[in-house]
Amino acid sequence: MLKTFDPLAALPDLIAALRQDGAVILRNQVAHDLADEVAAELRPHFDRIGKAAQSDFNGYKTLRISSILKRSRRSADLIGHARILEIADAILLPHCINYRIGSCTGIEIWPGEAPQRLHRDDGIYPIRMPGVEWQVSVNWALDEFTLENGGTHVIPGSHNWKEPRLPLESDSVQAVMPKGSALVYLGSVWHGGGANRTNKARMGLVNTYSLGWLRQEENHYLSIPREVADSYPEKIRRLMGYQGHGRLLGWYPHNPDGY
Ligand SMILES: O=C(O)CCC(=O)C(=O)O
Repeated sequence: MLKTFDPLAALPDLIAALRQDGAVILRNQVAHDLADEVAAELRPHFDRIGKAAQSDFNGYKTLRISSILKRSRRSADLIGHARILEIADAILLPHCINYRIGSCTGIEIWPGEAPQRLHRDDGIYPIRMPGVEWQVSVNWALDEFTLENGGTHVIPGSHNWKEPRLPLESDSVQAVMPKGSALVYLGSVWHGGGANRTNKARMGLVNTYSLGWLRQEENHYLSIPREVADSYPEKIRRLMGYQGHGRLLGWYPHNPDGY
């Protein structure tokens, strides 16, 4: 079982569990209304383009969409959620000056989908450094996640595994959580979407945050039109990447952080 925390849990307890198991559940972290509003904003995009990303890895009975901040304004309340950023601060800021969104992806697992291949989100980077997490990921439950409808599989402790140990689904536990909860996991933990054996789809929003000196997985400068990016508050603009990392990395004229 993954350790589960309510919204008023003490941050140090939550961080200790995340470091130990590689994943935790934040139960009922936002109201159903917010989850429903984000889901409603994303719905037409899932229906229009959600099949385009189908593949052996993403599944053929799963819809996926990206460019989330272009499609859903309310998603900013999840992406910039204070508790999530406190967690990202604790895990990432020891290793960088600031961090940014890695990627944002809406994922709707449809009835009949098979389990996704277990993977580590930080596999997109070619090296791993012991003791340093490249990213933190968050899967927001926009529907209830259950054992039957595709609740995410996670292998607790697998962030500490040394290659080449292979992950087995039998080593995993599933994230079972009500709508409005969030599964938070380290970039190095083995995990994957579950099979959907029900007759209803399961929607989640996966946001990753990565060290500020890494290349972002999703190119937000190209996926979010500039005028849309400009319309968000500074906190969200910075998360999208509109900031330097210190004085020199990613510098641009009139950088408010110097240079
Ligand atoms: O949808 C899920 O539960 C997990 C999806 C996932 O881990 C991924 O596609 O990277």
